[in-house]
Amino acid sequence: MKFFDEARIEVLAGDGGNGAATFRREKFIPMGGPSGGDGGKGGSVYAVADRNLNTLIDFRYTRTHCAERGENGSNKDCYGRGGKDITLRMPVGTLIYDEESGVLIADLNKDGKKTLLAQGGRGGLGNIHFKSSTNRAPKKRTLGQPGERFSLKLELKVLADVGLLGMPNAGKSTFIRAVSAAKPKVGDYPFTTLHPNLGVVRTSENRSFVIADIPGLIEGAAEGAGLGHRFLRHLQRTHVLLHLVDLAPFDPEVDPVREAHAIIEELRKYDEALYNKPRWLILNKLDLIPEEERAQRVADFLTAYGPTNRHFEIAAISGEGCKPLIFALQDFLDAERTRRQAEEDAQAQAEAEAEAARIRAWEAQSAEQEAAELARAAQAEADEEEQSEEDAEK
Ligand SMILES: Nc1nc2c(ncn2[C@@H]2O[C@H](COP(=O)(O)OP(=O)(O)OP(=O)(O)O)[C@@H](O)[C@H]2O)c(=O)[nH]1
Ligand SMILES: [Mg+2]
Repeated sequence: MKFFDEARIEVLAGDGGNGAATFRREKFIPMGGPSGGDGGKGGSVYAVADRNLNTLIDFRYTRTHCAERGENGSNKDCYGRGGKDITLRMPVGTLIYDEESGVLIADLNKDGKKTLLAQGGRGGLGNIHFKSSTNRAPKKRTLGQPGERFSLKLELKVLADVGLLGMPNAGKSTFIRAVSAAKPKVGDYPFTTLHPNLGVVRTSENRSFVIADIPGLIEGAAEGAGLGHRFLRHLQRTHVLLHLVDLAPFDPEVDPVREAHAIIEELRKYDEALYNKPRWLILNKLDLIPEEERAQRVADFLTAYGPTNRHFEIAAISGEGCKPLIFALQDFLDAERTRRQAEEDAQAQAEAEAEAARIRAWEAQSAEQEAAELARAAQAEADEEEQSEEDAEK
């Protein structure tokens, strides 16, 4: 299936049905009153995150999404039926923007998360509502309100904990195959992977994380070389990047250090925040280096590369060295999760405190107003009494 991570759509909620202006015309009731019912509400448009989807392709083919109009009200006090709502299913990780203002409307970052995109119009009122003692035969009724309509931009940024970064052929897909159940294509030619793949890594019964494998990046990606850097957005929501380096390139002319630096430079050009994300260096294809040379090759690479956060040595093809790496990742992510949770808790606590303070201030203010009002009323009563006493005296 083709992969699309961007789409533009129009959503049109249904208009409300019109209210009716009719009168009862029945045998033996010569002057029947108004009987026009209300129009029904227009259908609304919703979006919901669905983990079974992983592309926005459906929205490339169908661009306009309309909900039903509400039915008009009719005779005999009949209310119009409401228009049916529609719900658009989108992959988890879809961001929904208002096309015109660019404002983020929703982030469908959890399976099942639902959001209202366009509200259906209210139904109009029938003439039964306008009967009064002076007008027993009202002709007045109101029209349904129009439904909301918006142009939206959808952008998918897959949700993964770990992102794989590296040149084509570095072994990213081989690695995700080794550590998860995902089975993306592996080939000994560049650009085997053409769209992101996700793999779930289970480290124990109830501990797991998600890795995103994306197409390889090459020098000049910012200028559109190779597949360009358009897939880097899928790494933006990860918590750590694994930079895979082929330590035993087939072509002896290739300098892994220079290539690794070039990739990091592309990352920086694309997005400073992505560049500043925790990043671990993964030296791959160690099986291709004679055992007695490995330590020296790794040391040479690290010296030439410069300071790194953390590094691991693996052979993705056999899974060698992958276990310690995934356990280290799990520990890192767990700690990160705890830290984020604490941050969120602190923020929620601060918000709750601010809200409580606001309520207290509001209560104090209304108590003050009430006291002032009571004082005024007491004063008015006293004045009145004084006045009546004076009148009585006269
Ligand atoms: N010997 C050896 N070969 C490996 C290892 N890891 C990957 N390869 C081979 O390297 C080639 C490229 O591997 P892929 O996993 O497709 O590389 P990729 O980084 O996903 O490449 P793109 O999808 O093109 O970006 C394949 O022929 C793999 O079999 C390894 O640890 N040892
Ligand atoms: Mg690949």
